[in-house]
Amino acid sequence: MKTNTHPQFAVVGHPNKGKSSIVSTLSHDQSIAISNRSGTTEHATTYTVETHSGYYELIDTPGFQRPTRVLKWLNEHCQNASERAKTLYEFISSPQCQEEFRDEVELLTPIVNGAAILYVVDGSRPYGVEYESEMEILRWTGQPSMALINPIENGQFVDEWSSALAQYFKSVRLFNPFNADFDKQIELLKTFVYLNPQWADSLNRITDGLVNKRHSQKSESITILAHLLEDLCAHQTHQKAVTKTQATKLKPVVMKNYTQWMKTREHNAIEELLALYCHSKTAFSLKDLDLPPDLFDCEEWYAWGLNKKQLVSASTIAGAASGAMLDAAIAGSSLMMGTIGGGLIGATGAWIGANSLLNARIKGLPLGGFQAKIGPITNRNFPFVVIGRFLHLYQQIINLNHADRRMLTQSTFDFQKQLELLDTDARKAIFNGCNRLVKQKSVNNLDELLLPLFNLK
Ligand SMILES: Nc1nc2c(ncn2[C@@H]2O[C@H](COP(=O)(O)OP(=O)(O)OP(=O)(O)O)[C@@H](O)[C@H]2O)c(=O)[nH]1
Ligand SMILES: [Mg+2]
Repeated sequence: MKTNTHPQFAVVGHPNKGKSSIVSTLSHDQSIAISNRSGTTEHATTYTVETHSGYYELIDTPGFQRPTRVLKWLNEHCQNASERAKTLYEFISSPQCQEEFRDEVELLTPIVNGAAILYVVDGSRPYGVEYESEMEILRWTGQPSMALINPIENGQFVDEWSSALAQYFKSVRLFNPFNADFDKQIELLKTFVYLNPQWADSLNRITDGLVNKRHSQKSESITILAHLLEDLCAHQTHQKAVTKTQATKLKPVVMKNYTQWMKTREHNAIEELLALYCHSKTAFSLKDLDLPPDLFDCEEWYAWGLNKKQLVSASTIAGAASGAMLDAAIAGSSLMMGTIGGGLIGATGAWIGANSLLNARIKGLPLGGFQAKIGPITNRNFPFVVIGRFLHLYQQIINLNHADRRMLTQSTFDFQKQLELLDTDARKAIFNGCNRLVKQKSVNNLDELLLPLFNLK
């Protein structure tokens, strides 16, 4: 019997029993082909599960196609049990077998070369004698093995399967690749430790590594939300016009730009979250963000972002001073001042009256006017809407197995109830933080405030 230096598991069984689904879920890899078409996996493919503290490999394989004939071939080429390993090696090396029993050669090769066996069956279908040749062939390999009962539709035949499998495998476990959450996945990995004592240390380190990775994914998720909150609460869109009527007419365009920006920003945050959990291929749809109706504002504006007073005093100084002094006078609040501002304003005269300012022009450009402005949102509920929407998808994503390729949607989600699960201090801290955000004040420990929400189950 050969043993690989690093833990390696070949996932084998009948076609269409969820082998690829199990590999996909355990390796967090959603690129693995899964379908209800029997024979989807045609070649043995190795997937590496990496952590900072080591790695193990899962080998997805095609299902047994002609196990009875393969067993017959093996029996015909073997005198006694001591020759079985040698006969199996002859089987996988024989060009004739490679042609005639392509799937069996594919699936047995990694096992003969040192991988342990994970034998997958469907607990919603009855046990049958046709599986016995497969299990017998696997026993011939002498490799450590475990049976996994996947209750694809239900668990109706799990007991029946358990008593049959116990005769061939030391360990029999129930594992549903569509439902097993992260803790169940870790639990399964911990049982692999008993399959081969030589792999115990690495597997223990790998499980610790996976748990640590899960913790950092959570921290990164919180940071994604914190940045999203800050951005959405601070965002504003504006468009300058010369007259108030013109500015008011711009309202629909500005509103559209604003809404689009907010939508894209939220969408990007969810994409970031999906990528963090290796779910980049998962489709999702977001409901429209309900924005408060009172967001539009039409306000006066002045050149270079200065207010009326600053502009007047800047112009006053400019009348008697150089561009350099002008920059100093307004503390460099506009880059343009140094380049075109100084000379031009100076040239227009020492003082531009405050009331005539809006009509004053430099080289045909107005010095002021009105602007259509949307945002930032001051509604105190808004940050909670953002948190609730994000958290709802977060909870779906962390519980979505990689074998499960469904689309994520926003259904009704009672965020209020989630908030009530927090202790008073945590809730208060979130309220205060959100209050500061809508008042355009910074919140230093936003990640820390949000953490308790991410610890909810
Ligand atoms: N609902 C549900 N469906 C499952 C489960 N496991 C597998 N399936 C479905 O069963 C079908 C076969 O799954 P695969 O993972 O492709 O099976 P396989 O054993 O790799 O199949 P082959 O590569 O063809 O041998 C797919 O349609 C899966 O969606 C499960 O636990 N629950
Ligand atoms: Mg497959």
